[in-house]
Amino acid sequence: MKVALIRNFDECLNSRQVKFMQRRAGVLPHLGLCYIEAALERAGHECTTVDAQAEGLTSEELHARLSHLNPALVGITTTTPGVPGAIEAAKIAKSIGAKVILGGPHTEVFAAENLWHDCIDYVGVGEGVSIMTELADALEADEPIDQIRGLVGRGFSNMAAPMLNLEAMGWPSRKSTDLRLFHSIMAKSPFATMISSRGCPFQCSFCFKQAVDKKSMYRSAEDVVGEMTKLVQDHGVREIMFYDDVFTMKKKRVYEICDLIRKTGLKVRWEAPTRVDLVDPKMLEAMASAGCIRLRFGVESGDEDILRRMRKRADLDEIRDAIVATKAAGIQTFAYFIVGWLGESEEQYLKTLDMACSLPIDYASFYTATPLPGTQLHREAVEEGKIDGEYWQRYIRGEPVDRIDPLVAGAEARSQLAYKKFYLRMRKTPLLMRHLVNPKTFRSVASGLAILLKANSNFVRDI
Ligand code: B12
Repeated sequence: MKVALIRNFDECLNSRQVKFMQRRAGVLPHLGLCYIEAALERAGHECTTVDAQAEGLTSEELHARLSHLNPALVGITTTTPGVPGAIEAAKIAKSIGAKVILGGPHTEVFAAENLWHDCIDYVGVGEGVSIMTELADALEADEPIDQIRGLVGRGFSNMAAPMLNLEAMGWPSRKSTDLRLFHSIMAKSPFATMISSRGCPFQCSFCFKQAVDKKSMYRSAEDVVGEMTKLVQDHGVREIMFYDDVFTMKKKRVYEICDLIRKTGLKVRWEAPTRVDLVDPKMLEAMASAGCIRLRFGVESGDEDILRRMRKRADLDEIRDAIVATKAAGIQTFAYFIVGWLGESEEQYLKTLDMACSLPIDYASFYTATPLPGTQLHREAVEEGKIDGEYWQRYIRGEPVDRIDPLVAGAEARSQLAYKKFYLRMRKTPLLMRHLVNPKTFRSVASGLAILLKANSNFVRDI
């Protein structure tokens, strides 16, 4: 069967990233669709992924592309904030006569709500690799589909499709989307993303856990380094970004991966996400000697009380020690921060800003606290009357709703000012110059700087 997979472009009305940073931060491959494409091809179906976001396709161009491909089945991926763009893509797919299924991290919370839209035939909850291969097989053989695990349709609804063994899933397909289409403010192109594990045992209040991520699962060092080697040899990749939830959950596995990289002589820069309480100087040294050039830490806040209310289970000393030890090992540091948390005072915000600017942090992002459905933060925000309990249902149904109100007045301004204070500093000049002299990033960084220069601090005294 001819299948098309789509990640559509989206204005992301409710992005937790301030507008001027949304596309500047980068556009990364959609690994989920890459895994599904590989599985459909192994099952004998003809599959093409159309990454409208990476290609910057207009609706007309997406329509032309789909008319040309003429798929019988179209799978569309989305996060909850990205639903409007996904519905737009579904209307286009429906207009060319395809069966349409919506899937991705979004579908678990409000599966049936998505069927509000006539252009959506089915909703897939959980493991897309099994849902899409079973659905394509059944539709092609004209067999019943209402028993497929994870499939929700009009008149039937099945439990989420459980997570498949990552190693058994095989490696993601890289055939449909040219890696040069992707860009990141940090990574050397061409780069690729990978996941070496799934799941995270921690319960941070802002984090939404998909059905597929409720249990942790790890790939072996052989499987991980094998895929890294293929990306370098077959795709000329110069950098690999891991998008596990926590790369260093199992320290023994990290050492095994680093040992194997050294033993095979694989030469590639790589980076990964982790937690401040899951690194130590010895492991950092092993990672640096195996090509790890950057670690991304979920630091979130510089205030103990906010960290406690985020259920981050990490303290200021752990944050400082991890960042300093990482730098000491010669590894760059990236820190995720969240500003505008429920009840965040100016003092607490200033502590976060001070931490970001005083610790040896190379890159930072300052998201605004966004109460995504199915998160503890959402439950608390509804309880505190900060967001209407029906907001996301109305948003998904496509009713005209405004952007979510910030949980703290001026949250966006706090984020924008934090980017200004963090990046417009002497010690950041070499980084900014590197991007300014690079023809690929010059325009994006120059216009970004212009916006930052306008960011002002009149809402906060003596910054
Ligand atoms: C990598 C990543 C990113 C990357 C790349 C995005 C991408 N995937 O396209 C970047 C940094 C760009 C990103 C951005 C954002 N992200 Co993000 N991201 C992730 C992360 C860390 C890993 C996702 C991943 O690669 N998983 C591994 C692959 C193999 O699986 P998968 O993509 O989840 O897909 C599987 C299933 O979802 C399903 N599936 C997926 N698509 C489809 C389609 C069909 C038809 C079917 C049937 C099934 C299906 O099957 C797939 C295979 O198993 C997750 C955290 C997590 N643990 O999931 C957050 C996560 C998905 N992101 C999230 C969010 C909110 C965002 C942003 C909206 C944040 C913002 N700015 O406000 C933006 C949106 C950007 C955009 N415009 O699309 C939330 C989504 C929550 C929700 N309710 O939707 C998550 C879960 C983080 C969290 N814990 O809260 N993200």
